Amino acid sequence: MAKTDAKKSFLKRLKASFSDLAECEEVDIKESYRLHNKKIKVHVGEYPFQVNLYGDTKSLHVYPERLLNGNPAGTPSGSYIIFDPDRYFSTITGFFRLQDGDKITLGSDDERQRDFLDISEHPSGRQLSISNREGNLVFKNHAPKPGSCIAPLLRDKKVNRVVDWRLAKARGLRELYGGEIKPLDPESALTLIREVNLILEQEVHRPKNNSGQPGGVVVLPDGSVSCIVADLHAKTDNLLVVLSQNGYLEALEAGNAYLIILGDAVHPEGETKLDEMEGSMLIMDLIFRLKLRFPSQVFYIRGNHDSFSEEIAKGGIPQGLLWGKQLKNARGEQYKQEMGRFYSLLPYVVVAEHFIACHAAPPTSATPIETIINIRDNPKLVNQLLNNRLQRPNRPSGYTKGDVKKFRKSLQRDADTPVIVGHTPMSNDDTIWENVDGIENHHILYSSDSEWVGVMTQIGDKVYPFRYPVEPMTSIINSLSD
Ligand SMILES: [Mn+2]
Repeated sequence: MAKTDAKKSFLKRLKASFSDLAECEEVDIKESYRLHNKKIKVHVGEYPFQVNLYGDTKSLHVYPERLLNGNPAGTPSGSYIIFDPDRYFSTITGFFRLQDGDKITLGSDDERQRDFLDISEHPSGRQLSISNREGNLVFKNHAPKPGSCIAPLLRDKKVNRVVDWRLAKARGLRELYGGEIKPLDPESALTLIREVNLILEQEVHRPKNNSGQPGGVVVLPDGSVSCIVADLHAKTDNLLVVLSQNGYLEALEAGNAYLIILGDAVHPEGETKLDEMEGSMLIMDLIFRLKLRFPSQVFYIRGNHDSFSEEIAKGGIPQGLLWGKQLKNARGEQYKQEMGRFYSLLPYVVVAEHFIACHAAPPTSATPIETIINIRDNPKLVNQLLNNRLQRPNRPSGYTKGDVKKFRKSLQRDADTPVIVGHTPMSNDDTIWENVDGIENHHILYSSDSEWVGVMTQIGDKVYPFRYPVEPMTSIINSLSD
């Protein structure tokens, strides 16, 4: 169908959905539709909308969520994302996703909405509800006259804006990686990891230990904004999805943000072949390129899988040993040794103004920051931070709510500072678990799910969770031309 025909039929359906209403006034829907106090159901999934709130002084955009290949993302009936167009394309910001059955009531009383949509200056009270019912949007105005207003965004540029914006980032990633995404040849790989280890020997934002080397803690400057991912487990596409979403890549390039990777980027999980180590090599190449490009902004925090230890095993597969063998076979003994050195140079904890994070768990006793900075002399502490899990009847040595509290106190953070860990997914169908075990502001992040990749990002003074659909980014980037 030609574009103009598609647009005509869309308008026809849109008009039909409005004229179903008995008392509906005659409106020119090409312009806009003023919502009075009745529900409007819109049977369309292919065009975005603008909604005007607060007497047309604030505009938000509602887009059908699309993957980079143009297909609908998420549930079979389609999902929508709602955002502030003045921020969404230019900075790290939040958005709301409406999946089938979801409803949002827009208004400045909600803290998340104030942080994501820039509406804190607007009067309190509900403005507009939007629900997704089997892919149809239902609008209900709550604002006083003149009421909220919706208008389809029909111009092609607007229709494809989100996908085009993300494709431009995919191109940026191709440029950053110098062309196709594929494992490096042994010589370039050795050069790269040596450069990275040189950076780590002098890594910034790491208070020095008693031997004068960068210590076990990354302390980010106040006012910094971070994007946090955890446990990628060789899911290269998940890392690339994150870098193609939100304003992360732009903010890294502008020097305004940090990317924190909470360990365990290697060794496949789940249904994938547990002994396949190619993906692990590739993802470390990509992380090393990022570190080289943004040496003072990208931080890799050590996980238990960042090791050649024979104790690292999954489903009877000795992944630590296999990883060492693979590196030696594919890239030589020197490369393997450099990877070991990379592991020994890594930090274990990151502390920022608005969050604390590490791979697995807080220590199970009050531990001053100096002790964590000098963690290399403390295998017991290493073991706790990398391997421990929440206390359970069959795991009495696990950590508790009290340990999370003590961790904040030792690191001199407020009592409500989020403590973020990876390592322990609470089910196999999600990527973020908030307030785990009823512990306020303690979150588990696991970024290697095959459908969604979870990220925690600071917006304003808070750290919020976001989920992005996983897409085959490697092949998408490799199919782009230079
Ligand atoms: Mn782990």
